Amino acid sequence: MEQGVIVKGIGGTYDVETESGVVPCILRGRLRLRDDRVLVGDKVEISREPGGEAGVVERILPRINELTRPAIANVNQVAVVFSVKNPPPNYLLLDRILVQAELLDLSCVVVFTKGDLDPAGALDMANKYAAISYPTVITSVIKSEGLDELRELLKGKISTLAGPSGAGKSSLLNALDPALNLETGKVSAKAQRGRHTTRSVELLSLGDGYVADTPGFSRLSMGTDQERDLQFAFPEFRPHIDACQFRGCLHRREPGCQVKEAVKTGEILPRRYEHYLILLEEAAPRY
Ligand SMILES: Nc1nc2c(ncn2[C@@H]2O[C@H](COP(=O)(O)OP(=O)(O)OP(=O)(O)O)[C@@H](O)[C@H]2O)c(=O)[nH]1
Ligand SMILES: [Zn+2]
Repeated sequence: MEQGVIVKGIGGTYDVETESGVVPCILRGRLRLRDDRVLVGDKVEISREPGGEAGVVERILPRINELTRPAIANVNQVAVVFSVKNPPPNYLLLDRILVQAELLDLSCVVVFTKGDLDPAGALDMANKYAAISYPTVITSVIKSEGLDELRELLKGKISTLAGPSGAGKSSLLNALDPALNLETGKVSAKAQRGRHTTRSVELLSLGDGYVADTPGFSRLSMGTDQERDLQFAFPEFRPHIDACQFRGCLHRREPGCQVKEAVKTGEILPRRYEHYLILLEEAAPRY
């Protein structure tokens, strides 16, 4: 039995990438009856006639996880992509995406694109996120910088790209692999098309890994049951949480709060703490 990964699914046909290329497949009958959908990212076993072009998905292998927005199985990490300039990064959105990924137990890497537009600024931004423990890369497709580093981070994994339109995601993917030949630059034209057609999720094959360039993460707001978990979605808070005077401290106005203390000493970036408070407010239960 051949194994592969579902990279695309449209109208009952699934493209399965195998060692011998992409094989269009239909589902074995009993899979069609299952409640849980087959997802892009699923590792599957397929059968096909000797020499056959098309195949049949026989079995879905166990998933390590499944995301709903975007709907992808077996995601290893989220690559958060923001440009250094044009447009400048919206840090609240950046931190919001990191938090959503942390709450889903996904690893994150942070990519600052268009590094050529402000090399010093880029370094400053990257250092701040690297200090939090995130693998961080500065890229420039114009100067061909950071591409090998990023390839290394994406290698052998299924990554979803998350970041605002215009951050340069398509340009970056093309630079990583020109064969992808993605449309770039015409921001307004692309935005318009986006409004009229719902783009289906697709995994792009990159080296021996996959990336999905899909909207989703940035749209999420906090769930009202996440108030208590939120603090753990800030990795730099974790060493301080247990040292707070009160068990159950949410690091707002509580006395003896060691998270706030770490903000004062500069161990925690004030901006990150402000974003924590904003997201905490969103996550507060409403009665
Ligand atoms: N100076 C500079 N400009 C870049 C770089 N990468 C992309 N750009 C420019 O940024 C603009 C947006 O790039 P795209 O790749 O289309 O952005 P995108 O994130 O894919 O946008 P959406 O597909 O709308 O999400 C284009 O005008 C690119 O030429 C870079 O490394 N340096
Ligand atoms: Zn505290």
